[in-house]
Amino acid sequence: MKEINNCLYGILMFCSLFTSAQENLWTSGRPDGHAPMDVMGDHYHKKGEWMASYRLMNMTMGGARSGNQDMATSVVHQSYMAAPKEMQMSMHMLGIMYAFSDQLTLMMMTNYSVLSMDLVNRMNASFSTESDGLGDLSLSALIKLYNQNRNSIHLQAGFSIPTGSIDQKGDTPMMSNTPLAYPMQLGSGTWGPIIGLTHQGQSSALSWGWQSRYQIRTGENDNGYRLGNSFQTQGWGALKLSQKWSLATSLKYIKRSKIKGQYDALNPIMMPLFNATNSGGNQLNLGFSSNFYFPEGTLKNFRLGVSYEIPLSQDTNGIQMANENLLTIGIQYSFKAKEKKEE
Ligand SMILES: [Cu+2]
Repeated sequence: MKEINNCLYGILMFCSLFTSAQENLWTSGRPDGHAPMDVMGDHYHKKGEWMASYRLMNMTMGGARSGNQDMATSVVHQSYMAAPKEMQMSMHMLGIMYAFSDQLTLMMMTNYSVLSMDLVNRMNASFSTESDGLGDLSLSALIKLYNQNRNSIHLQAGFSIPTGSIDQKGDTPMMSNTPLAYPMQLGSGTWGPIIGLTHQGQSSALSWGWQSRYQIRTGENDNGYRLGNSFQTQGWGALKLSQKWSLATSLKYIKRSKIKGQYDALNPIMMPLFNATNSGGNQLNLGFSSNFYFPEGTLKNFRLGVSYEIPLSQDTNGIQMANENLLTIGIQYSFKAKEKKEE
């Protein structure tokens, strides 16, 4: 532990060489004061500040994949009755943040997802399944650990609450009102801790940051399975072009474990995503993003952000769908209940 502390301190000293001595504190009051819009829990607030946010995350998946290789529909049909062709995930995310003190911000996030999957069976009949509804809720504490020399570090400690449905059903040519595949379910059905660490640094025109986050799943849900744990780490660098506008690029690595157990109502030979062994894997995404911040005027305290990611590599356990892209558009508004606003 001592070595880690020393190492961390060394990195901070190194980063601080690039920052000016006049403005000693890391500040969120600039366009790149928040991370790219796809990063959650990237910042904390000052005592008494509130923030409301809305994000639309749109993910497109197309075709089947096994390991590092794309897989033709005809090959999927050799082992399964139906093959997935395309999937669209639209997630509307709402977030509320409130800072009890300069050290402690509380964050609550909930989402509403609209999912659709197009499939084709062995008889070459196309069909699609759909589901929509509330997802899991998460509650987190964001704890400031360090803010000096224009570097900031904070911890995220929270948990996910299973408010999302795991009983989504739909009609297929084979069966009507039948349970939908694992990725078409809206929640996890289990409680689980979330732990994360974020480090951000800035100079007058540049900023950078990284975040690592671990989502742990515990127990078993009412349908007899548990989603795999997921680990995500990402780094970004941003260029502040003006007081209002910044551009950034990022790399994100995600590793998901396999589903434990299985939902007995899903027949594993019907289609790959009915089979719990076809779950988990890892992925590396390249992202481009832009943030807009309004320090004054009618839009004061509003932020807008857009980020677009494409996978550079993805390695799936068994046969799954291939990710194609992820678009995140978000708006954030911060305010103070009583006194005048800061930043
Ligand atoms: Cu916030």
